[in-house]
Amino acid sequence: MTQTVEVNFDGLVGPTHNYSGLSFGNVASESHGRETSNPREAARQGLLKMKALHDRGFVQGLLPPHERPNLAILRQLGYRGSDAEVLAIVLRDSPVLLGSVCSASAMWTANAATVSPSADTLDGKVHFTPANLTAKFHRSFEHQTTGRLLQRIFADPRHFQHHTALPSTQQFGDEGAANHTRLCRDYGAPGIELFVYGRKAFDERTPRPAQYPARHTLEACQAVQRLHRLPDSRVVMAQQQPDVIDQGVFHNDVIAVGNREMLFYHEQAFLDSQWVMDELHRKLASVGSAFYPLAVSATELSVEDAVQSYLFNSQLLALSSGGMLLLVPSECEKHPRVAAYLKSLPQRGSPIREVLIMDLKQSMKNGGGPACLRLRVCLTAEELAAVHPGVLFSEPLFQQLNQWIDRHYRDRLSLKDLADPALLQESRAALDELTAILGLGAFYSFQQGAQ
Ligand code: SUG
Repeated sequence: MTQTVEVNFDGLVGPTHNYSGLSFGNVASESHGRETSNPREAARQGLLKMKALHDRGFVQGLLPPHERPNLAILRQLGYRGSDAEVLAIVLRDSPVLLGSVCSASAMWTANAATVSPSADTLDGKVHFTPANLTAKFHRSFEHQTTGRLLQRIFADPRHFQHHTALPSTQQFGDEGAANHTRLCRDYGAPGIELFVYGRKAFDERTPRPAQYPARHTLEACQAVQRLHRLPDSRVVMAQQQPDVIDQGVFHNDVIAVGNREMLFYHEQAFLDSQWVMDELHRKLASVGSAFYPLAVSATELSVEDAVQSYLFNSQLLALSSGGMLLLVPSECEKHPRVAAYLKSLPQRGSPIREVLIMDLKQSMKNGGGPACLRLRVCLTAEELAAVHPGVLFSEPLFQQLNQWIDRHYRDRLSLKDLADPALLQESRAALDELTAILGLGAFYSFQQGAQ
């Protein structure tokens, strides 16, 4: 049982990382829209986070970027001409569309898929469902590539079961693991999967936010539960407080994070919070697990504090020496109330023994903190041995990727640059070389030339 590990698959930031203000309801994305980005720094910051965890003995993996600009989508939307002509027309006609097809948003792999470990599923396989991300156009075409990548990396059908994304309609809006937390005694022991949704799609009279979109539906959670063959006894479905979505909590991982027996959350995260905690307590007890909820009250920190600092968008990791490590973004240390809260953690009797602060500013300006950048996959030793080894982090891979970033990434990107045909060529060259480094073969099939 102790051989089962949690592997974090971080998204490697792509060469077109930019700020296009695409995510209404995501405060950071909206407020930084149209700023100049630095893709090279973004990719380096992400790599350094992977390295920090790898150096501490955690098993770390990565998922490569998707092909951007996505010319295929522009052609599907009727644009004609050479690639360079199409990009120039879209820059003139619709900067938002250009930003959308260039977004490096696949880097936030917490939205790549929902994953259920083999200890939870009735058929004893690890199940994957890529998230359809229907709520935002720029994210709605990630799932095809994500699905292919996951099938390539987790290829052995004896261990891994892949599903296609749910129907791409708002009724089945699915944002993946950002709204899914697994609690358990030990990674290899049976767990309880907490699915969180923003609204019920088929019951319009039920609570929902008034201003910002609730991206994820109960109906999507239920479909993933069925696909992953999870019995009711092992699942808790919880609704986000609609009010907090209206304050910028566009995913539950902006206000709660769990690991093993611990759930660290803001007291206003869930509608009917007492019921959610009672259910988690009861169901965890039924699989022989304790439950340590650590709630932060609204008098200690407001929802606004949580959204500004991304305190809860942290990674909670089990230390081999016992206790947990909390990896938080540097915004937490700059926020006086949040910094004071972090200092007080040792007096709160929580299992958190260490706080690690990382600079992820490039991603944070788009509303993506440490937790957004990783997809957690619990794997037994046998399952881990079946994972494509090229995507598992190592010191030599770190060195290679740093040099690769230096060769291919720009250190400034503005909206106008996104239409530069040279950027398209640079991105394709970068991905070509990356597939060789990661041993992924001819994974990308670039659509070249005029049509
Ligand atoms: O979907 N931002 C992403 C951030 C995703 C964060 N993920 C988690 N919370 N797990 C989003 O809103 C902004 C892109 C832009 O504006 O250019 C963006 O897509």
